[in-house]
Amino acid sequence: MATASIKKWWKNAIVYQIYPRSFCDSNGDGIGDIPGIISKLHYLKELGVDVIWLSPIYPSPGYDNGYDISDYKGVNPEFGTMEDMERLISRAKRMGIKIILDLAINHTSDEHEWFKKAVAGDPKYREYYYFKTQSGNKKPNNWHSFFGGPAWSKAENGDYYLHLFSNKQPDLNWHNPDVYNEIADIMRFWLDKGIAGFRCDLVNIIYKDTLDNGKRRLSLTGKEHYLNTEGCHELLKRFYKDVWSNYKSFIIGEAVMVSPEDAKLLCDEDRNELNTLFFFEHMDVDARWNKWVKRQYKPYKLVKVLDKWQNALETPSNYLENHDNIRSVNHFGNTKEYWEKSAKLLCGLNLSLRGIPFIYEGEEIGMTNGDFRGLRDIRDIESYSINQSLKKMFLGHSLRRKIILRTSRDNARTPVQWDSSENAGFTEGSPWLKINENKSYINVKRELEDENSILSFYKKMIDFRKNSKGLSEGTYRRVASPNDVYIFTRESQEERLYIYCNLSSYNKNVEFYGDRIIFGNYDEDEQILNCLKPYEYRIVASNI
Ligand code: ISL
Ligand code: CA
Repeated sequence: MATASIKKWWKNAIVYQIYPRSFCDSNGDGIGDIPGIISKLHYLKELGVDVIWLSPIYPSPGYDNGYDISDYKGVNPEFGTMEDMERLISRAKRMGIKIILDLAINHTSDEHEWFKKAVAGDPKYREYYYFKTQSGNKKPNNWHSFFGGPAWSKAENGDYYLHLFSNKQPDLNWHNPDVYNEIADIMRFWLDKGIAGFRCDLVNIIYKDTLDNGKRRLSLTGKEHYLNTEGCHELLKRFYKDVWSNYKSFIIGEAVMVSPEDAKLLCDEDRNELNTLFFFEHMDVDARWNKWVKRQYKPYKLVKVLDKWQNALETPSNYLENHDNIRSVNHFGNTKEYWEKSAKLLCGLNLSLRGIPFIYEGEEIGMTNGDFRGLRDIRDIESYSINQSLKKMFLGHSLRRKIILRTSRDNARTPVQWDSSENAGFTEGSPWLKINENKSYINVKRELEDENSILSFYKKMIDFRKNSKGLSEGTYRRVASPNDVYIFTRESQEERLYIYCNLSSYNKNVEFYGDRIIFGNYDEDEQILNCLKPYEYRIVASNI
């Protein structure tokens, strides 16, 4: 029993994602860094964070902000030194906070030594990637890249290489046992330094079973040859046996395009692969055929998808926001009339679901999408690629601008707003990405001082969850409810909690269960029996 609880230390954790570039800058170069993170550890501790997930901190030419890694055993000098990293790990440990790292192992940077040696003709390293010699300009197959355009480019040696993301991110060849050994060694290197686990980027697409042509599709032609392959499951089982289980590490996979059935095969406990994973279906409820072409967001669809995943996974990872999507209050809330209420509702929802809650930096103060003036303010490589693809489709500038400003990943990457000063307390220099003007109101300093702020609500909610067996360990069951209202129970041996979430901007009549309201985002005098106000969140309890 004891071993089991040690093994699963992460099951009740509150995880906070830091995108280091945008978190806090300590030396005035406009780029967030590790000393900056260290300076905010007490803030995170006060918030109630148990685990920090750091987006990549390794050396990288930065075309994809660190998801193009050029040295897996180093620290990007823009972020600090290895000593800084060691200091972060040990300081956090002393405060009872664990650190997990992001590991992008589907691809490296094209500036990684392995790729450079491969292009220079070293036969050992050529086998680390997928190179193909072709006559003429015919690509080796018809696969698409995730960022738009073909998945093959020519290297300096004249050969084609595979890249499912940008041409600065060549895919690793996981058929080669040397690649497995290198990555296992890298994981041990960091685990020995005291990190607690990894968020494995794109983990369900690393193993390509063949390089045959794919069935032609509008986007991502080729995907049937690399999504959730048997080879991928074998690799994960090996990592689990050789590395992860020896360190009792916490391993989250980022799994793209998975159904609950695929996901269970990747993270059910008896499979000995991942501990949990990020799925995307709820983030795409407003996507038409991809996330750049949106349809109107319908809350009842979000409810349906969340409910499906709550029932499917042993330990779901719950999140409403990350560095690849727009801000949740823009996505699922109402920034015009109900910014504060809807941000609190989303907090309540995320922290009431069964599983592990993830909070993305700035979400806890209700940060909104960037207020970019035009495409010139955008830095994201994905937005650039999409712009190119849209140009090829003859879309005019103003339409492209509209699509990109609305969906760009940079919306969630603007610097964290610590105070209302010119650069929001993020930097003393000039920030790498435009800071939102609403920093004058939406900022940590003001919200720390206001007991009714979104930040204060997060603190109370985290505290509530930690002290509630129902929320942290209880079962989950959805209760029938009107459209756009999500009602579910969380039940432990002692208590049954009814969670009410009105995800709409309208009053909703509902049937109430339970006998005492114990938590919510409306004051007592505003609460009405049998009616939920716009974006109202309520917990009603009953003893068992
Ligand atoms: O953001 C996406 C599309 O707009 C996703 O498809 C995303 O690219 C996918 O989830 C993989 O994301 C991860 O790997 C990418 C990197 O750009 C993302 O930031 C990272 O989270 C490539 O390394
Ligand atoms: Ca800096």
